[in-house]
Amino acid sequence: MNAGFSAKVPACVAETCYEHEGVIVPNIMPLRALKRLRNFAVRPDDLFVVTYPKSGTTWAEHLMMLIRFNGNLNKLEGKHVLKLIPFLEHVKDLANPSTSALQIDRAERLKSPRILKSHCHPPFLPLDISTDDPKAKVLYVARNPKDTAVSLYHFCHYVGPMPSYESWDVFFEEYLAGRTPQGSWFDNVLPWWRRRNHPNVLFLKYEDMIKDLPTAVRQIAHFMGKSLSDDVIKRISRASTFKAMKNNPSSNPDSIISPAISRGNNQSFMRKGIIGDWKNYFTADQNRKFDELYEKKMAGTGLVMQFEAKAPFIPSLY
Ligand code: PPS
Repeated sequence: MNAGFSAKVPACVAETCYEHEGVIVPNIMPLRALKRLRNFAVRPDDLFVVTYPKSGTTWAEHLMMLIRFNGNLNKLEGKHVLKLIPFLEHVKDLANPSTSALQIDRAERLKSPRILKSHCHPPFLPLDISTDDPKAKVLYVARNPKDTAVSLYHFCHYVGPMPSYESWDVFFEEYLAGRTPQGSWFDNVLPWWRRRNHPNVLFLKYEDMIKDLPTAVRQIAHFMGKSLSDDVIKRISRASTFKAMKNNPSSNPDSIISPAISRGNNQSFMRKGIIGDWKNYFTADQNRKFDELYEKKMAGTGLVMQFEAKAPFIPSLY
């Protein structure tokens, strides 16, 4: 067993992560940040985006920022959306996590109304939003756990501070056990699904955003208390397709992931952005194992995730 871990983990995990209350956490999200996060002073007009990693967080952040700017794309020029929204549990300097300042410092200094991001499970989130009666607004985005796994696997290979698993098979077993960075998908998603009808919660699915982005933009705008014209909604949607974001240095995270952090190899944060890529990775046996777990965990929740694209995505519709 690796020191500090309650079960055996691959060497790459022991080198880059630690375990806190049963959850594997990357060192770039140090315990000193998690402690600050738990006691973070929430303001009633805060807007949080909370997700399990690789679920469309950056996409949601881009939409929230453009909605805040009333669709004025020029306001993002020269800035990066990820620099505008503090990632609460993250260090500032990914290359030096043990000595780096924390992004939560900046969050505390930001003027209201703030937009703030976290990937944490409810037991790690600020006390005021981690209960069934959150005291500020939370946009939660969920993506089907199979595509999420594939995206996370690639992300782990893309950025140096994440564990670089020796193979998909090794990663898969860890993911199945809820022992990849940030823990179990189910522990992250299900509490927010349960709260989905709370007025301070908007629960969206990545797959629905792919199918009908303008509707998602309208829902987020309404949640943010913004009334936008159809033209503005179209403009925001067009600027927020996978292709548009990949081509925009203000929204593609590649433009702020420094060579010191990226493992390169022609990889990109904006990888595929599709539904169903998991089929290229899950073996039949892995799929059976995952489905067994999925059925057990989802039983009685009423949450249905979409694992296959049912219709071709036609961005020209808007
Ligand atoms: S992170 O690092 O946890 O914040 O990653 P996150 O932003 O949550 O998720 C990254 C995945 O989201 C895809 N993405 C998009 N898909 C469709 N449309 C748009 N506009 C979009 N923007 C980001 C991104 O490509 C990652 O998914 P994969 O499957 O790896 O391509």
